[in-house]
Amino acid sequence: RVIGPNDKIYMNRINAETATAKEVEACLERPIQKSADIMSLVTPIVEKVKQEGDKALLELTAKFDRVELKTPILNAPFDESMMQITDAVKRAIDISFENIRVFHEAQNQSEVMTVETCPGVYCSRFARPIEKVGCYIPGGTAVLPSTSLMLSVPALVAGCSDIIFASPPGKDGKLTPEVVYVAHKVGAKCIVLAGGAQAVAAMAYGTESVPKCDKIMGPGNQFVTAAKMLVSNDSNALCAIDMPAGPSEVLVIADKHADPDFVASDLLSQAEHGIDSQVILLAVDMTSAEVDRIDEAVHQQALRLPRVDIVRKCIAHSTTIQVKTMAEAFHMSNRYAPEHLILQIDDAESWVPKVDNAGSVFVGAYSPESCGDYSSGTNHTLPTYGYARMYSGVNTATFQKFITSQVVTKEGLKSIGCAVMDLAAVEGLDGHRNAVRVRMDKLGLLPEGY
Ligand code: HSO
Ligand code: ZN
Repeated sequence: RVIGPNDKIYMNRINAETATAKEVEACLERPIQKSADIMSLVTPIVEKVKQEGDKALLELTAKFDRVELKTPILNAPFDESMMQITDAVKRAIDISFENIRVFHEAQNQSEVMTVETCPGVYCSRFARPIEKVGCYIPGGTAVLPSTSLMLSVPALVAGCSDIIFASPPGKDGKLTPEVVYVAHKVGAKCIVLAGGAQAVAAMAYGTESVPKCDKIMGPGNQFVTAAKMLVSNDSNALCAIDMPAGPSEVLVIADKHADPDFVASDLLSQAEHGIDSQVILLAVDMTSAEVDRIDEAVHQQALRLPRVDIVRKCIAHSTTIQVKTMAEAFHMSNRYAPEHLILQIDDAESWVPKVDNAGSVFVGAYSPESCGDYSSGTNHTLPTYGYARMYSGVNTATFQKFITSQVVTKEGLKSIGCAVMDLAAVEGLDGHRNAVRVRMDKLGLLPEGY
């Protein structure tokens, strides 16, 4: 469907009671991504950066970002002149920074956890930061300094020693000053002046000027995602990634008491991200006239948005599904596993326990997604494309690994020694069995028959 410049900007609509299961299913399907095509474009780019380092990076930035740079890196300390921002924006970043810091600090399981599993057997787990982390901040149709906060503040909280930014420069060769200000605040080591697959490759393999990273985080277009997949599969890169990423999405569950203006504003804030954004409204027990009111609010608000052309294309493939009950809505939402789930329903908080799959939940009329996108403290780098079924959004643990350790005392060996020897015998691994046997023997603890 195409929405022309004079058409109403209305969502598609389907009633789950009268439609077939297949039709409803089709509304909840993600568009298939042509990963093979993208891979064949990205592989030579990654390879080139791997082989030729800075030279390739500069060439590719000239080609794709249309800017000739002398160096692909900006090292700390960053010059004041590069972070000229208004007091209001500075305050906004400072407030958001602090909320994100506090929420991610609360997630920090930096204390050693120890459990005595059996008498004399002590098992522990402790966190250690990942040393060098790469934070990818996309350019594209909108530069997102908020993403630099969402990636680098948890890295700071986790204690990562080298925080590396990458972001494509503008045509003037300059970086977004807000991004440089955030880099300065978190103590980033450097900013790679590049985007796309080439930036990912530079951080994964390292170049003459770009430090090699242990893990790369952050959203991006299909090229960035493909490059992240590629390097994380290359054991020579020895580089991890946060999660697979697809286009951004929102699913709103609204009931008849929801304010149509609020619902419309949430649908549109997602739609303006890009033409491939997914926007779904589950209208619970609403009459057609009630859904009409939301449609009309979408149209009216959309016309006032500077990015109305993007919105028009996105809304053209977005759907309102009318469902009868709240149980049905949550069943559908859990199957879809949205990146963002917004609950504009009576007593919204009491429904949160029904959420099984979602990246982040926005509860009640006054919790728009925008708050989580910027300032509430939760992270906005979230699993898309249904990956919320098994992935978490970026969090403090994304920047850490957990190490386990154990102390087995003489008493402990008495507790578990025979179990170890019996299992080792089952596996036919006599060396394993013997490592316990020699010890128990010297301690005079070896029972009859071992
Ligand atoms: N909603 C986006 C994040 C974002 N929104 C950045 C505004 N700026 C994906 O979660
Ligand atoms: Zn957003």
